[in-house]
Amino acid sequence: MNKKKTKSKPMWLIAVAFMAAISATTVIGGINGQTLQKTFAENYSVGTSANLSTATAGSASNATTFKTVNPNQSTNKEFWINTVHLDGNTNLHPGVKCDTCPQNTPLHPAEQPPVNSTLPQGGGFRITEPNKVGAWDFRSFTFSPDQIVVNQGDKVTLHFIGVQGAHHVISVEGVDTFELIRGQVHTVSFVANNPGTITYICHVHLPNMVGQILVLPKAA
Ligand SMILES: [Cu+2]
Repeated sequence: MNKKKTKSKPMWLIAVAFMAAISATTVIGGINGQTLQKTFAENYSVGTSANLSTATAGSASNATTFKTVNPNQSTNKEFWINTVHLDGNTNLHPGVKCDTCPQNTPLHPAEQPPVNSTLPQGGGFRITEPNKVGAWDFRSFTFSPDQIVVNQGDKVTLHFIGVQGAHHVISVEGVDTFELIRGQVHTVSFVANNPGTITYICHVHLPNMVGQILVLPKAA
């Protein structure tokens, strides 16, 4: 409500306007809710208790297929975690336009390596000096994903996939330590008995190649 507009009007009029505004809001809210529910139902097959349900994609004719998620109910959770490095490839010389190249050559400004850049110890960051054509690179190692949420009591399965980086030594706190090379998959499973956090780290690429599993507590 805009108070300025109603300031000079008598009290009864303000009251009527106020009530009308509340009714209008309720109606609009109801319409929006219905529209949303309808759109959702058209796209997914859902039950009526849409609050805590995950829907299975499908046509409206499969309307009975849905799964209710109860945070207090332990389930199996499975994740695929890739080893990743992000590379900032650049060059001392500006990129040049190339009309005859089979692929477009990306344009970029001339870029010098940072002066006196202090990188944390541990192998997780790497800066390569410019090569003979002026190309240089800044690399940062990480896990993808590096944040996972489960519920207390869940059976958690993590598949670590060696995608980028030749060699890693990975620990899942309190569970396992193992080597992982490119092209391998190593699987660990455990039950998340206690609420809190469980970290997973790569000893070769600290401090940034780390991840965290947040274990949500069961409701009292
Ligand atoms: Cu690593």
